[in-house]
Amino acid sequence: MISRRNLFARAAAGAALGAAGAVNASSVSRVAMAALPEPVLREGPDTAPPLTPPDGRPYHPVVTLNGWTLPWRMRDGVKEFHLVAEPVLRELAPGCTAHLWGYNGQSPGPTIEVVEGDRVRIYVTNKLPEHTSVHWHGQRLPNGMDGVSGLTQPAIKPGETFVYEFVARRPGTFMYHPHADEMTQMAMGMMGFWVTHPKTRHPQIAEVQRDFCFLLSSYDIDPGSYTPRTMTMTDFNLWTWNSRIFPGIDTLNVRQGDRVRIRVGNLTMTNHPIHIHGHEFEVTGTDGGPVPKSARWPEVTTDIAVGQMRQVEFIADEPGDWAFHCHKSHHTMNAMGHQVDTLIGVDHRGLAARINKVIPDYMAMGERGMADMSEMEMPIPENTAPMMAGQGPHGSLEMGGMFSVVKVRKDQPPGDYRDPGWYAAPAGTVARRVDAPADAPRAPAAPHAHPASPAASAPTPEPLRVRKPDGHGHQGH
Ligand SMILES: [Cu+2]
Repeated sequence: MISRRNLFARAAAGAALGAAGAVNASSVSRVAMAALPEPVLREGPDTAPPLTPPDGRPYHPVVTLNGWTLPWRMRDGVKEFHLVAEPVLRELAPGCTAHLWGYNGQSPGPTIEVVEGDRVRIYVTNKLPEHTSVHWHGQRLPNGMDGVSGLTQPAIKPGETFVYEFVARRPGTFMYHPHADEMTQMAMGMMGFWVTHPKTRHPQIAEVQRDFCFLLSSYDIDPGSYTPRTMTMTDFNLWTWNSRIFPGIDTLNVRQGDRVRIRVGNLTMTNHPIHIHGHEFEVTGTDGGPVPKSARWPEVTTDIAVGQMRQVEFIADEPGDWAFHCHKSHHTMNAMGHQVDTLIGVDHRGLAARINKVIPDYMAMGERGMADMSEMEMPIPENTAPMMAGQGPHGSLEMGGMFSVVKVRKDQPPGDYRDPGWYAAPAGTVARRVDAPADAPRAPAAPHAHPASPAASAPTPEPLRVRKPDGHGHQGH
């Protein structure tokens, strides 16, 4: 008997051997006669190799960061997929696992890859404890296939299977997520990526050598616990790419000179300015389709608002290990409290010794900044990740959350997505310490400029005075 896990193992073996890429479910005799394609499950958070299409129109597949692509069954010219909405265990990083909801064994769910013009049939089985639906974000489709429970369809009750069917009418970068009890279900990790490849050369869609995708999601999971607090609105403590936190996020490994595309969708409750080092990218597409070439400009950070998707592209022509991260500094940290006073400049000497008499493990921190946190070997609760961690070739990276590295290598073989290890910088090209006295005399202050502008003769403003309430409930004026 072929278990679901064995079926996927065979699919993975096919991909690893470079054979058909994936076992087409219709080739499995036990399910060949079944009305529904057998759902394929996946365990483990590693980045799966790209799924080379075994049939249908050819395309250059994407790589889902710490994720995978869902195999399909071709039946009467229709691509059939089977999603199972269900509770899952997701490792966010080594040592930190969450109880989430997702699809087919993982959160996020598997990426669905199709080609412009494909007729697609997606079975959705609900194994959650409550009803759900699936909205196909960004698609042009018949209204009744849009997946808004109550509006375009009845909700899918626990135990039921619904079928969606439409033609993938336009190429682009899309996603899927529930449109039923959205607040809970997205806070629990229900989402997945969708890529529709162009069927022929498209004037606004370049051919790329590397194509990555991931979704932004956030969770509020107290250290030591496993289930997200779904009522949290803004103060999340885990900022993830595909439900992974650095150092659990795989690196993006490319060959020098490759044209690289990275597709990102945001299903958190805030915006994320995604930033690359050492290169400039252009936004070449959104969930509304390709951006006309005349409307693109170079930049190194693009803000991705809630519910938006962006695909960026660049030529990876600078060898090295280039940081790639959200530019909100609190989003490159792992679980932390925010109700902590700033202690920079506060002299703790003597205090820790006195507190240690009562609390032996107490450590004073913060008077020199927070970098000590990444070095100190402080016991942390079970099932959490250090606030800022990740070891690089030169020490701690002091990063967590939404952070990874684009590794550009001259000798990375074409199509090889494996991690090449750390960059070996040529001698003399790394910032280094020089001998200099710490108390070197400073240059004399430069004389003040006296611009003869109108602003210079403007009247000096009155000093600001703050009036407090008079103590009788009346506001001062
Ligand atoms: Cu962010």
